[in-house]
Amino acid sequence: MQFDRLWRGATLATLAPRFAGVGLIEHGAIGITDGRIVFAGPAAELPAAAHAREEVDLGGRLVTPGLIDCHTHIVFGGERSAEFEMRLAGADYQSIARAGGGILSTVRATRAASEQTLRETGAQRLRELIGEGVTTVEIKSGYGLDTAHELRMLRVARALGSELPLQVVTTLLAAHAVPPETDRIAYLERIRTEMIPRAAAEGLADAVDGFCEGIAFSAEELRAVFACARQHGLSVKLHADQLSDGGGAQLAAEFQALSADHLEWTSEAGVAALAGAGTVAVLLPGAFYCLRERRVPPVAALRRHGVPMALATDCNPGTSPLLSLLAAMNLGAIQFGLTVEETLIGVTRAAAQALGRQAEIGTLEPGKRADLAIWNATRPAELVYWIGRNPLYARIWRGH
Ligand code: DI6
Ligand code: FE
Repeated sequence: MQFDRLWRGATLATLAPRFAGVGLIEHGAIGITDGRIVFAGPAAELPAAAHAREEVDLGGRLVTPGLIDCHTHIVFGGERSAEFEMRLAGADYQSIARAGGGILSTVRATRAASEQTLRETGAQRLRELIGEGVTTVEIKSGYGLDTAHELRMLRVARALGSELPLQVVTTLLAAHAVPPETDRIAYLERIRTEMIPRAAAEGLADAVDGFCEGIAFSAEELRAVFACARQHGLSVKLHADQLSDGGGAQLAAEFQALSADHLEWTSEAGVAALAGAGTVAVLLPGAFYCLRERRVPPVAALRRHGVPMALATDCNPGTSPLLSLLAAMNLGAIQFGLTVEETLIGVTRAAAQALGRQAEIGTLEPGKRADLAIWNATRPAELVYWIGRNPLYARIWRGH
């Protein structure tokens, strides 16, 4: 066996589904060639003729798949610290939104920002995630809310993916809010007749998302949006049951969505529907924390029904100004009662599945992309238990 690079003395968390938990292998080795993993297993099982151009001994350091942040709104203009102060003084998110603040205030700032500014601020934020071993990020639109600005957001996201050393997956979230200048019915029509067809034809979106909530769109309205997305060959994802049970999980399941995200108010029937559809539950503890929510997602039911659980930052200027996936892991463990194994699966294997990329990324297995995070840690729990300590030792993306 011939490797471009071989790491020995590694503690591997392979996350391979054939193992229980995180698939821990002590005294492991991992070898890559041409940007792909060729060997990941016990060093004792390396073929005797194994030869590497570059070989490093990691002294027992932990190696995980590169981390995946599968739900962000990281491209936006402005910031919302004034709204944060209003909430500290007792205002609530939904009344701020109804008064024209919230999402709509970021829409004004995003439309007003130059493409250059959106790129620069987006790149700064992505560098924070890269510094934590993140190798894939999903980025949603949703702060443009007209055809030109939604497509511009997606173009900025795509550009960030080509200028920075990470993979960007894009999602059209035109159905995030109704823009002030258009009425609801006309806006929904515009999403179906202009935004989805153009995003699909121009290759700007990998999926379509919607905000299913009392302050946004109903399941009935989003059903038509999703039907259109499927006609254009795009998969769907959904912001479901975050602040109330609006039947979001069932709607996501009806369209075999890649993921249903948030889920604080999802019922047992909703969880069963997700299980039947093979939809991933994406849990977002940053928004739960910042909004001081009380009702946690139905983790016990998700476990019982075998629904894969992913974890993400939901990085956005309103409900989750969170630029640390490691912090999201800690929040998920503390607030939602996830185990260390579940949090690690949530930012690797399950997150890959939430993006439909499980054949390419998310585990340390031969054939997968050589996206790795190497940590100044020997136990997976060390990635979850610190708050504000970044133990990243090295990050490899596509073999480099
Ligand atoms: N749910 C969220 O948590 C974000 N969007 C959504 O649909 C919030 C976006 C914002 O407040 O700007
Ligand atoms: Fe979100």
